[in-house]
Amino acid sequence: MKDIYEPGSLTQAIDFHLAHSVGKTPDTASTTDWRLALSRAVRDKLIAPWFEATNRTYAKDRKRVYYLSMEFLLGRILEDAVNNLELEDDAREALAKHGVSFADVVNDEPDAALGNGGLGRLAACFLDSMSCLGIPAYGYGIRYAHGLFRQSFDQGKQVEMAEDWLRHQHNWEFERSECLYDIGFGGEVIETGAQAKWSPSDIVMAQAYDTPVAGWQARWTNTLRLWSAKPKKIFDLDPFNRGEYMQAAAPAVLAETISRVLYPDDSTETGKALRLKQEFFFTSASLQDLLRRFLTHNGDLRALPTKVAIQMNDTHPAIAGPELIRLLSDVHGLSFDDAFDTAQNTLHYTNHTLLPEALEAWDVGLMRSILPRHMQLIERIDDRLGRDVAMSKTGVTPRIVENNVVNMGTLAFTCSRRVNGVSALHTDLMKQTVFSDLHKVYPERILNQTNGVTPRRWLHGCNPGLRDLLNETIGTEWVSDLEQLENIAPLADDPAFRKRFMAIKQDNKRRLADWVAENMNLQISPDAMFDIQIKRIHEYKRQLMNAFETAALANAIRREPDADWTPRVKFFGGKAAPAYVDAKNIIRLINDIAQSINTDPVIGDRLKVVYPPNYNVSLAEMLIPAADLSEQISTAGKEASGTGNMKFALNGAVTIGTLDGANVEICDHVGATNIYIFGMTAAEVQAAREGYVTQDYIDRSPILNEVIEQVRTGFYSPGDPTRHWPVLEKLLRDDYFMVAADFDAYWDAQRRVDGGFANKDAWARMAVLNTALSGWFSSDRTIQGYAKDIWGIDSLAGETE
Ligand code: Z15
Repeated sequence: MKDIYEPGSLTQAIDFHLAHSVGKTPDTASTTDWRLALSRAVRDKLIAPWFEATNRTYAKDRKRVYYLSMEFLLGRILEDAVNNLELEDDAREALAKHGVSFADVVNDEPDAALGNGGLGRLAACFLDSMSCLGIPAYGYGIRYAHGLFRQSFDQGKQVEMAEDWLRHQHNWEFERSECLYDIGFGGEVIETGAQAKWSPSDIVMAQAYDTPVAGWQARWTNTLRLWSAKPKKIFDLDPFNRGEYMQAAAPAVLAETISRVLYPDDSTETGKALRLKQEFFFTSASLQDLLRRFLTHNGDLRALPTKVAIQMNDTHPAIAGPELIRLLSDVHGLSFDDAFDTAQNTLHYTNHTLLPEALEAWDVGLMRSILPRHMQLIERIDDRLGRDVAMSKTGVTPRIVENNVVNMGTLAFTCSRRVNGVSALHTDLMKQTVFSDLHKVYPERILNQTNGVTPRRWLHGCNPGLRDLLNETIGTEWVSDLEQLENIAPLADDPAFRKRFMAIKQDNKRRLADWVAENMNLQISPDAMFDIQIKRIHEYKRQLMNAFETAALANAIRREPDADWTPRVKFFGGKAAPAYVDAKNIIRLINDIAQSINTDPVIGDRLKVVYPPNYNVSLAEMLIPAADLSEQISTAGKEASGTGNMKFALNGAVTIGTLDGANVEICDHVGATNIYIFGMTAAEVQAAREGYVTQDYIDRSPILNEVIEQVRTGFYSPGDPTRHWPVLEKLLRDDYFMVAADFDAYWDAQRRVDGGFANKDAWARMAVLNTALSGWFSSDRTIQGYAKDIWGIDSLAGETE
């Protein structure tokens, strides 16, 4: 099937779809109507490459990757597709003929926010890279009716509102009403001899929705298959006829609840029954689906690992171990041992955090009531682990079931052929801490795959100025071979190139300043340093330390307003989980500090603080290209990798950061002279825990002490002086993330940054080198690592028939 795109024809396609898909004429069409028409026209271009990729994989019965993830934080889809198909100029022109702005149309699209933060966005970058590289892959997840909540501020306090991305027609997906699987819950296990059969008490159906994921230049197109929960029984007619309308609809409502909403917690575990149901729901549907696909070509399920590689994104799909074993044994007749070996050779597990509060552990009683057969199988898997442990003679005693909880990390590890961390430091710490016992028993299993980001969205798409400069300077191959950016490294010493590079940065900053003026009623100067910390609000990420430093800088400016200050605008962005009280308190403090600083005439343009509400992927795409300074200041050992850090460096921002996560590798790549590293190392953090007293550090830091006194006396909350006491109370009681211990080092590093930024040439050189030397952080490199070291899969793109 051929559908060769011819320049100019996009105009006709848009006009056609405006009439035939949207049902509007050009003179009555709204921006949204034009967006829907353009989306349809662009989607049409994906179909031929999509069919071709699917057919080739099928015809050759190639090994496929299945990426199981609770979260896919896609952001906007239209602009990304336009970029990947290089249709931007045509689309702009076609819309201009109707007096419609391309920018308005792409910005009209709501983000697909089916994820919380780094983990979900990584999954989206991986989808893009797998398509770019021609790796036959499916993303499997949940089609949440409501993605991550929208955030607004009411007098500085976070307020959450339900998100509703599907309210307008969403035309990137294909509903597969025939692709349905039964998902059971509860009930009992009926054993006849050696045979066990699960008889669930409730059944919900999982229905597939497919979204094509086109890679760079549509060389390859994969599928994102998301599951939506549908009731087995649409409607109870008896209660309806009795006039009990709510009761009649109740079973359907209950079933649909499973895919209703994304849990808004990032790196925290809530242990809710509905969450376990969501996890099993999409994992079981995905496994049933991939087994059906395998069986269309193959008879012997023991050959599954030769055709299938499953990647579990964190422990959220870790029930895949017992579920795959159940399907292979109870349903398809393999012995338990064959089923276990087959499952284990097919499954792989990525760990994304070592924070104890994020490690999933399900109560045995809950697990048994929702998944009774799986609980039995988990116990058998635990016995097998026990045998391996005994044989290993290591003296360690890791168990899956302990203290009446199922440790999902241990379960995922035990059921996987390979287990990986997401940065070099994180993988080392996995071996030393959370997985040290398992690592002794299975010393070959853990390996590292440092995260990456897709250069299509995070450079080519979001930074057109820099994209054009790069294309002109080193050609266009860098888009799918990012380490070619090294070719601009020598130009860091070329004043003319530096000037152009920084003029683009200035343009991006001006655009952001205009947006801030329009949307936040605040004037900021694009000549100031743009210092940006954007990520989920979490104590370990230490937005509080940044807020304290901001307040301290304001104090210093007030004392000596005429000193030679480097003007700064500090940006904060991020959401707190709705139940995370300490994080919400930090948000309110930041907003109060911003209010105090922004209205102080003595401070003026020397310092401004901007905290736009509802930080999301689209806002990131505007903020990152406008950044001078990237804040990556987590307590060392706590941020598994970070991926925002990579996006900033790629766009020519200089990092101020701790030796944490992938910052360590960013430092290695861009060079220690082109990054501001400060603070305790992971080992020093460990050592400092013993006998840590927050007040001792505050006493030794007059700068920090002054800020704390201000907060205590209500300087930032006049009229409500005790408002921020809970933040101080927590800090003094338990400064687990060592804000006080690292504060002075952070302050000193910031003053070095001030000096650095004042030297325009030296700063420009650093900025250019950050872009030039960040190519290794492409998610294409990461995916090539997974393909080679974990999945055993080759690229199919460009392969001759
Ligand atoms: C999440 O976004 C991350 C880890 C988690 O355990 C959960 Cl539940 C959500 C993040 C890490 O915090 C971050 O350091 C990492 O870069 C990202 O996953 C992708 O690996």
